[in-house]
Amino acid sequence: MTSKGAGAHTLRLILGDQLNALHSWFARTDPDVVYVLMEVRQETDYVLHHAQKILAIFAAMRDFARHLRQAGHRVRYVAIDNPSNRQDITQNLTALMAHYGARELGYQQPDEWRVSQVLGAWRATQAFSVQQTDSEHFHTTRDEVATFFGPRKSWLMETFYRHMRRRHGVLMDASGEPMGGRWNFDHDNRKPWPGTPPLPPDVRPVHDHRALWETVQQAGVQSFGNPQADQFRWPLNRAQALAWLDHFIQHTLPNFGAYEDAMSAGNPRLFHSQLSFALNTKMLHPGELVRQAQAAYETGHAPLAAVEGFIRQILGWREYVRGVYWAHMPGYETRNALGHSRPLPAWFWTGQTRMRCMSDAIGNSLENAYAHHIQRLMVIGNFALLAGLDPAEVHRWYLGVYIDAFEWVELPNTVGMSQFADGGLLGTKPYVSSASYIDRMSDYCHACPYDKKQKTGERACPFNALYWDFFARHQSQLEDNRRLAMVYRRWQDLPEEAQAALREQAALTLTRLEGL
Ligand code: FAD
Ligand code: DLZ
Ligand code: SF4
Repeated sequence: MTSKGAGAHTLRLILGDQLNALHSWFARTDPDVVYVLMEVRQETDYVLHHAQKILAIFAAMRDFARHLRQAGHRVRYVAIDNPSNRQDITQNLTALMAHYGARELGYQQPDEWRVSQVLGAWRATQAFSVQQTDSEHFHTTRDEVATFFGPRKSWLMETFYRHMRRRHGVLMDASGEPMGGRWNFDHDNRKPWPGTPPLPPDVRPVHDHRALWETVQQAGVQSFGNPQADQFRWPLNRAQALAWLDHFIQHTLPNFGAYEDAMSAGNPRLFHSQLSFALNTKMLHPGELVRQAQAAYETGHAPLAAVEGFIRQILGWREYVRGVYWAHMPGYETRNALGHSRPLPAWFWTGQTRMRCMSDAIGNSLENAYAHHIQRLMVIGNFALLAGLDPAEVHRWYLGVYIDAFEWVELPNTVGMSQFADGGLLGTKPYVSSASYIDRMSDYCHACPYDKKQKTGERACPFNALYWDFFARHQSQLEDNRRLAMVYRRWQDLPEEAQAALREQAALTLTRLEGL
């Protein structure tokens, strides 16, 4: 293949979540290949995004383009304020194919159904050759989870996870048994955090992205949340991501398991890795995290419960939810098995509610584009489900707010795991609780204006009555679920007046959602 001056035989598209320096595309340079990255309104505007998410994607894409150029590759970077930017992926591609006189277009399999459809439809109308290649990131193919479960009604993550452990030889002993004799060490985990051990320092470098933020704003991109443009800390390239991974393995992983489900006001990170942005943009390969975590156990640096708990998230949950997504798209985004339709209260966009757990978890999300798993599931998601908020609106909020939110991972977690809107495909029972769980796992309740113990009255914690009302409201759909037998027994054991008082309190709470 010969070079034709400014022309090129092949263009290769790199999407904003495909910043994978290890991809085989980049193994050699070719003057006839131009790599194309584009900042487009089509991708900034499909949902209202947190400012940090837009900044992080753009800054990381720009860094990746620099890295490719330094390695000798030809790169065409279409910035958001470029006058010839058509703000649309396929329109830009069509124009660039003509500009370079290119005869072949390559793209990596997109992770999002929407983008996959757009590129697939465009591909079918083009005269030149269009090649889709693997993104070389995941341990499984798109349809592997569906093939694994086949016609089974229940898709238990645990079954899939064990299969993955065996298949990849992760934490398995020489006789083919799980190390430590158990697959799951959750009983050793799930402790509240009493303030010790001390939290690891945040050593991520601070970036100043005021100029880029100015450009984004001038281009008219709408957003919400704190941009933190002058003290931005998300890893923006592979070197920074590797350094942060190393810091996590050294200083944080040993305590990851024990405090995995803990919550503490004003401490958004606790012992979580904050590696999801680097992973989901493919700066890191999940296998690197799994290998380093296993090595930390084998060298005696971290206990098995912590390492197994961490690996379960990566090799288990992350691959599993992706498979659920591809098995059920399109249509999964509109699932609403419980018929919930209330709009999100306005304080989802400000954090200004008196409920301390909610204001801390939503406040973190708006401030840092991050909240850890239990805040997402057992505080914000728990409240949304109890209050009967519209799952499609909840989904759009989660997709917009989190730095790591890409639909293939966000949607099954939100619509399935958190809102039970898929009717129980992903979760075997709804993840809901009253104040007692939140109080056990956090330091929120003692300083909350609401009383965690009261179920009715002005100061009663809203979670308490809403919890019982949720089960009463959905009794016909949920009472046959064996995992809920105890809940329904407790509900039926309550005197009629107590049931009526709880339902009345819940009804009042639901009329006052905005003022909670
Ligand atoms: P850690 O707690 O350190 O976990 C390590 C890694 O495990 C994470 O980086 C992530 O890659 C993986 N992981 C952990 N839990 C899950 C899970 N349930 N599904 C998939 N991967 C998991 N994760 C996203 O990456 N993007 C999302 O948009 C997203 N939306 C969520 C929405 C809801 C309602 C819920 C309940 C969970 C969601 N999660 C999502 C899963 C999880 O909360 C985040 O992966 C995690 O909080 C990211 O922070 P971390 O890197 O510090 O994770
Ligand atoms: C999230 C995001 C944003 C905000 N902007 C862009 C962009 O301008 N250009 C781009 O290529 N990708 C962006 N992304 C990430 C995409 O939404 C992501 O690549 C697709 O959803 C495919 O998973
Ligand atoms: Fe949240 Fe209720 Fe506890 Fe207040 S009392 S922090 S609202 S669970």
